[in-house]
Amino acid sequence: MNRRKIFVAAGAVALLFCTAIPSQAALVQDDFNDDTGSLVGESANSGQVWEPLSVSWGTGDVQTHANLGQGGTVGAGSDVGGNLTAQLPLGTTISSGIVTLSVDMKKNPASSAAEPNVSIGNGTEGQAGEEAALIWWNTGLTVGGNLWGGPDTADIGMNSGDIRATMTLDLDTHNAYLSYQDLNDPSNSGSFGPFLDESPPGDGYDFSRILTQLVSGPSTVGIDNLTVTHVPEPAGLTMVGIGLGMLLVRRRVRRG
Ligand SMILES: [Ca+2]
Ligand SMILES: [Ca+2]
Ligand SMILES: [Ca+2]
Repeated sequence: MNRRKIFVAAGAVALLFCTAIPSQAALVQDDFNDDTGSLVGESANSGQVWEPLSVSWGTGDVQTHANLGQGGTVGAGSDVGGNLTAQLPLGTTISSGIVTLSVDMKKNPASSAAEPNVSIGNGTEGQAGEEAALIWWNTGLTVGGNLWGGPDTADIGMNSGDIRATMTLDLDTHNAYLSYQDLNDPSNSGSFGPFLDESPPGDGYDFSRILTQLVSGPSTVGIDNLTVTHVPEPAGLTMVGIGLGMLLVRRRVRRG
């Protein structure tokens, strides 16, 4: 094997290693700690700016203050009643790979009229089922479906308190998973799924924004420490294909 072949082979091996472990890009991160008053106009730690909801179901903007967060820090939510909303552009569009949305949720006291709701969608939420909603309603955590409550619900046995809730969506296999951790009881956690990521089964997702809807009723409802990550699996596989293709081209050039 001459030096050029060794170089090409080493490059291909390096490319395979690079692409075998997909990079996990944090698209959204927000601890709300530097926010005051309305969430609209505030920046996430990841840079995007919260906007008013582009459709008109809400009764006002999501608010920010320390009663709504975790560990005495500022969070976003509502403790004034009503149906408060805000949206955050992702800055990109996601239609494949694995998306994970995690958020701390607070609900106190228990109420069937109170729900923290964080959705990932594309601007047609509530209309075309093009969103995946992570909702804590009564004792259930709900994923998929639409903003008003998907059919896939895991009973976590808690209707109040503080949890970290996570939904993971595999947009290629259409599987969705839920998990929770009770933030006040390390021994209380659970994982559920797979569920269908979109129900009724649709034409797949094009995620471009986060939407929060905090329905507080008589309770305090809040979110904190919001993160969204994306592992673009098919892009990784494409890069492996490109790497192998380049190797074959180089070999043909040498033989030709
Ligand atoms: Ca916070
Ligand atoms: Ca503000
Ligand atoms: Ca901020």
